[in-house]
Formats: sequence, C-alpha cells, structure tokens
Amino acid sequence: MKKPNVIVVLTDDQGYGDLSCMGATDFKTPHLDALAENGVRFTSMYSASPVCSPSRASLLTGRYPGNAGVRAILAGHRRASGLTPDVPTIATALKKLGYTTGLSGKWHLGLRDECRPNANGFDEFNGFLAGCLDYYSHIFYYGMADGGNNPTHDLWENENEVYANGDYLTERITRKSVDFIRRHADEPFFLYVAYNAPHYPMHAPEKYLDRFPDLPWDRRIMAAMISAVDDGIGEICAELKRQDLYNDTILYFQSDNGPSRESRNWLDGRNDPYYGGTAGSFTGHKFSLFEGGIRIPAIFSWGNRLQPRIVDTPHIAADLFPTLYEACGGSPADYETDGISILPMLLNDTPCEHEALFWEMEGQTAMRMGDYKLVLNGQLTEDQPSRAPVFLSNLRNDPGETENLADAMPDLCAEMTQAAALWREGIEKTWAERFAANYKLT
Ligand SMILES: [Ca+2]
Repeated sequence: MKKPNVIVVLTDDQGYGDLSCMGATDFKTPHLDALAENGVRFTSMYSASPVCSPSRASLLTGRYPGNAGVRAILAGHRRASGLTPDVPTIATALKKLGYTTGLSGKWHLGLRDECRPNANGFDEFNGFLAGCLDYYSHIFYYGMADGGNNPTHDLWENENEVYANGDYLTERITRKSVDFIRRHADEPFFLYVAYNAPHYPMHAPEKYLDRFPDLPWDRRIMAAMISAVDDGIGEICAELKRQDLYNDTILYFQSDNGPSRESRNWLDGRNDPYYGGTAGSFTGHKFSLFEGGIRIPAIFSWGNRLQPRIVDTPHIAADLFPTLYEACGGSPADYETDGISILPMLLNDTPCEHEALFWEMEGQTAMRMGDYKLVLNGQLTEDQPSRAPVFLSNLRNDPGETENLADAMPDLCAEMTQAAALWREGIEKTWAERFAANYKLT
C-alpha cells in the first residue's frame, strides 16, 4: 500500500460548539463540515489537557502530558523549558519511516534549543514558539517573559528569526502549509498545521468580519477568526486535490482545549469573562476538567477511504500517535505510548476503546470509565474554588454534568476515586523522577 501523507490540523481554544458541523447555528464552517461529511466525526474526542502546552505534548507524543514532560502552560521567553528529544514525537517516528516532516504554526513546547521543533522531529518549521502572539506584528505580549513583561518577537523559519510585519498569521500559516505540500508532493510527508486562532488576541481582517455583520462583537470576532481558519482548510484541501493527493492523505482536525473565558479576549480594557466561544451543552471552559474544558471537536478524514460516520465512543488525542504511525506502516508497539491505535475502528469499525481515560490539571484530577465521569476538586473556572471535592456524573444521561451522583453511587464513586488517585500518583512519581529537573532552569 502506498504510504499515506498525514496532515494534523490543530486550532487553539476552539470550543466544542464553535463549528457548524458540531452544532453552531450562527456561523458556518463549510470546509470543516465537508471533511466531517466525508469522514469520521467524533462526538466524544478529548484533549489530554484543558490548556495548550500539555494538550499539544500529548497529541504529538501519544502520552499523557505528565509522561511527556509537559504538564502546564509553558513560558514564552527564549530560555523556556519544554518537550525534550528523549520523548519522541510522531514527527520523529514518521521521519524514521521515511517521511518529510513540517510544522506550520504554533509550537508552545519550549524555546531552549533542545526543545524547539527542529530538535523534536521536524525537518521544517515555519511559525512561532510561545503560546500566542499578535496576529500582525508577531510579538508575544503576554507576560511570562524572562524576568518581566517585555514583549518578545516570535516568528521563525527553522532556527532563523524572520519578520513579516502585517502578514495576518492565520493566512500565513495556511500559505506556508500549501507551500510545504507543493514542495513535497512527490514524497510521503507529515505536516502539522497548528493555527493560533481563535486564541486571543482577537484579531481578524475586515473581510472576515464582514461575513458576520449581525453578530455581537465577541461572537463576531470569534466567527471571523474561525472562518479564516476554515478558508485555510479549504485551501489545503484544494492543493491536495490539485496535486492528486487527496485520497492518499489523512487529514485529522481537532481543537487543543475548550473555549477561553479569559478577560484578555476583550480588547477594550474590560475585565468581564469573555463568552465569544462556546462548549455547546457542556459545563466548563479552558482550564476546567469538566467536559467543556476537554471535550473537543474532532474530524478524521482520509479522502474516499473511510465509511463516513459519527463516532461517539470516547477517545483521546494521545491515540493519534499510534493511530497515524500504524496507518503509515509502523507498529504501535515500537513506541511507549498511553494512547492506543484506533485505526481498526476507523477502517473496519472494530472497537478500540480504553478501559478508562484520565486527566490532571494542577489540583484537579478526572477519569472517564464507560458512561461515568469522575472529577476530583474540579473547577468550573480558573479563578473560582473547586465545585465539589468529588463529582460523579453519568454522561449518557447528563452530558452537561449537572447532577452529582457521588452520594447516590458510593461503590462506583469509591472505585473510581481510588483508580484516579492511583493514576495521579504514578504521574507525580514519573514527574519527580524524570522531568521536574528540566524546569529548574527556567
Ligand atoms: Ca489552547
């Protein structure tokens, strides 16, 4: 079988409900909807973390964030620690299978030399290293800088800093992606397209804003930024078709975590929570281990190779590494991952399910087992105290996690609490023994 090309498209802080194939009714994402129509749309795909860096670390390494060495939002200054080459990425693994690898867009897995994309499996890198940046000047303004809040310019081509003042970042990421596909059309390639949209600052050119004249400002700018991404996905698909690669290319799309309610999304000085993005019917946002923080829109497309359908069994972004590696001819057993290959499910509907899935975010720990979800010390929002020490829900009956079954189901609650605590203990131990020292340098 011909080796498929692989494109992984990631959006940033895009909520579960922020595209029309997932239920948005106030704006359309026609290109994403078309991918969903002809591929597999997941209704229970999870990111491995409710924030950027750990979510990305897990997607790229197939491990839980704590086992990949990235558990928190990483700093944006130029000595920041992050992912190191002793934890292989899917790019490293596919390179060994003969693939040319590229990243267009956001890294956010460290800025020290050994943490950068070129040291972690990517032949080509066009993009930025911190968590977000001004969409036109490509400057990182948001604190977390080395010793203070000084702005840092953050646009790169491989190891070289480049300046492209005024080049709208979303369009630039698309253009660099199309260029990569064009240059590598004759060899198997892996391309990671990590859009920064719709992460703050909320910037979009008039032409996208003009598509949504009737929406309130917070929603209008969100729709405009996502519409620019959707156009980009259309351009990437059009290039694949021009090169006659569409049916030989896996295109996987997901968001990295739930919508942000951070007041930084406003650009008029106000400090109110921002509600431009939506997690649909789920409770919680970015930073929360309730569903709204971690359940994400996801689509797996492979030209005409898949039976189009909706999959509602729970899966996690860590499954992508073994899945893609197997699809490209490798054996998932070659790498140590927490994720499992879901390729048999995608190709033949053979069930590939985890017994349980786990998450951690600072004081919060969560677990999903079948229809049940347990959240320990779960926070609905990052600036509020925990909602309850133990919150147990049945997601089949109550996807919005409104009713706490902890008292009504004490046996299941005790069993899951124990399993979650044991998992968390393992993460803490690995962290202390293997990764904590990396961060003493920052
Ligand atoms: Ca994010």
